[in-house]
Amino acid sequence: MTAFQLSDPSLEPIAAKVLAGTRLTRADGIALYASSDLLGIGQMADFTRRRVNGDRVYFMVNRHINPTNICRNRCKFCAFARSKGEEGAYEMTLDTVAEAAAQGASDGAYEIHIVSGLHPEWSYDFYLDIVRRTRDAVPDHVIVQAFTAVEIEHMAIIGEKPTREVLADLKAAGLDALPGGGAEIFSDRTRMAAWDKKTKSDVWLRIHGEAHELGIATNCTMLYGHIETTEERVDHLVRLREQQDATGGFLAFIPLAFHPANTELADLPGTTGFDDLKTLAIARLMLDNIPHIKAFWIMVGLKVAQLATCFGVDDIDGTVVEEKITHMAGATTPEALSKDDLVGMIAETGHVAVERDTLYRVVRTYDAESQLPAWNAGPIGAPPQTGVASGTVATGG
Ligand code: V47
Repeated sequence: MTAFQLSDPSLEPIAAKVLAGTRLTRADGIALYASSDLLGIGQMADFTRRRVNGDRVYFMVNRHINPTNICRNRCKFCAFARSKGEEGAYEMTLDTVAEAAAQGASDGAYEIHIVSGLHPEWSYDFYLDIVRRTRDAVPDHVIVQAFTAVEIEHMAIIGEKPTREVLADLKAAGLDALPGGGAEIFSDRTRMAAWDKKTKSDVWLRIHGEAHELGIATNCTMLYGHIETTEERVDHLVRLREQQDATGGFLAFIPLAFHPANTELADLPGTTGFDDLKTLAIARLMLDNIPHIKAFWIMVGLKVAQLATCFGVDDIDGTVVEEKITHMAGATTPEALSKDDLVGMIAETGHVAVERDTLYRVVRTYDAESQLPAWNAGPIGAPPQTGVASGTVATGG
């Protein structure tokens, strides 16, 4: 008998492991996916999430910038990429990138999130300049989180340098963290079928390991809901867990729900809310060494992201402001949310809304009942504050 109300008795052995804090196996992951006891899986994930993150649900004020959609990889799942000269292709200047970053910072962003295409003509130095100009445009407390491992590999090719050196150069230019994109699904079968030119899984993992060793924190993702099997999803999670055991620098895992519109896989149906919640909950249960599980509201939708906070999720990402990759693939979510929207969504669930920076340092904690700031982090430019307890007296603002 466990503390969970399971409608699927075959999950009892897994429930016993969850209660004991024992690592789940690949077979357990596959069994969880095979079960339709979403509420049972959700209870277990919520139990684990409380052990790891208590009542907190994190969000952030951030700004996404996609400097170009011109990309020499044309992955079948991507509606964002264009070839040079094709209708809809765009490339930003360094000035435009810097202006967007400065605007983000003056709007209160603690993170500038930059993901781009693999531009066939941009030089190695131009990519470094994107980071330099962004760094110079924002105050020190703003984290520059830029370039997926796929872009790092591209820079290594054009710069004729090992990826470790590319990361060191980017760090010297002002890079703080890497986003988690480009991992897709690690299975070679899916890569060969839908993104054959893209970074191989070993290389993606090696680059993240190198970043961790250089003190660059990273996130990790999994693109799901296309041609992959559930076994391939679980294998993906296990490989991320192994990498985390080895180098320990993943902060958050973000399952990315596939959006088919305007892609070469447009005949696929996309994910369901049931699958989204189950995938987020199973991630919490399998990834016992990754501190945060994020529901990216842009991709799973506002309603699922909010519900997900009761299914193992402790982070719903941020204000975002301008999102192109998912919206070009048919996302119907807004392109931006206000801080009040995010705090309100979290407060309704009874969790404590915590504004954070990219490194999960607390910027401000909100009282769950009053939704007022429980502590005022001060003006933009002040360093992030850590260890602020909820329930302290509001100081205004
Ligand atoms: O790398 C591309 C994926 C990623 C589609 O690290 C698609 O905090 C769904 O990585 N449907 C970019 N997904 C987004 C990303 C991300 C987002 C939010 C937070 C973080 C973080 C990272 O989006 C790409 C690719 O894996 N993607 N096309 C599509 N049609």
